[in-house]
Amino acid sequence: MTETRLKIAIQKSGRLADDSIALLNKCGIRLTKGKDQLFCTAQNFPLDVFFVRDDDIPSFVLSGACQIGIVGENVLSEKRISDLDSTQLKILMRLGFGKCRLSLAGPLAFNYQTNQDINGKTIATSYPSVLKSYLDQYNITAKIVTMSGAVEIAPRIKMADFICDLVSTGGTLIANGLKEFEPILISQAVLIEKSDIDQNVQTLLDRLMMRINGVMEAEQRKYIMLNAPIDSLEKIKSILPGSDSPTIIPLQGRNDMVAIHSVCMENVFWETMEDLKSCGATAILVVPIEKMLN
Ligand code: PRT
Ligand code: ZN
Repeated sequence: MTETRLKIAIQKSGRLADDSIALLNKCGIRLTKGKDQLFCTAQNFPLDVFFVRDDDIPSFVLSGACQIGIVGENVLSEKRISDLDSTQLKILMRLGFGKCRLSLAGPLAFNYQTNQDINGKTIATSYPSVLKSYLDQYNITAKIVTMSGAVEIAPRIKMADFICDLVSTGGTLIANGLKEFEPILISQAVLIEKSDIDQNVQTLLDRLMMRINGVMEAEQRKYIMLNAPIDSLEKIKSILPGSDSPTIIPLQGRNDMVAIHSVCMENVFWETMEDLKSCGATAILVVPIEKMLN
């Protein structure tokens, strides 16, 4: 009998590639990937990884070549709107990397007030279906020019009045004399599946997702250790971010101080550490958590 294996499509090279591999590595999955390799078998988990262009990932999952994939929500939305079959694709989880927004943008000098200001204009984009559905939603009539890249040069060469493109830091817009009007889609990398997964594969997927959840939960949390005066214990406990029941440990030779150890559900900022210090806490350590299983 052939072994059941989970197949995942991830981006071969580009903005999501390294983070996708890093996520699998953090889940304890070892991959040996050569530079030009298109396929790789994990050594210690029944997982096969296909390295493809991000635009092809929804089709890989839809066709059943892979059962799951990691892709930007922007690519998924474009595919879902333009191809009715793709509504079978489901987002299993948002992965917290590849964050960006698909935004309307245009020349610095244009006095943009509301989205009705784009009525009658020409907009260049690589996401014509997402843009069309946005325009329809707001009853805006505008001409869409589809470009596969370098969208930000369209206003300068008079191909379009405005653009609708991905933005993360905003640096590319500024470099091209453009400003962001408003986002029409907020995006990040997502894990997707087609709705009809076989039960044996589902068991593997559940295992992988439990590990991904563990990695993501751990990344959002911190382990904090500090010494605290017993008198200020309640005050200090109330300052610890998202910590219900910290461990209190006696300190040898000290009747007035205890050690507090706790998992904090949120990041611990310098301000919080300063507040803890002003309550008498000393030796405050904040350390990352690598894995977590509840
Ligand atoms: O070769 P392949 O087709 O696989 O890759 P690609 O060139 O189509 O995509 P790639 O690698 O550029 O991006 C993959 C995914 O990363 C996108 O689909 C998004 O989900 C996500 N992502 C996150 C981004 C950005 N941030 C981003 N800033 N994708 C593109 N950009 C581009 C944007 O198009 C613009 O040109 O970066 C520029 C703007 O960046 P800032 O920081 O100057 O605002
Ligand atoms: Zn692409």
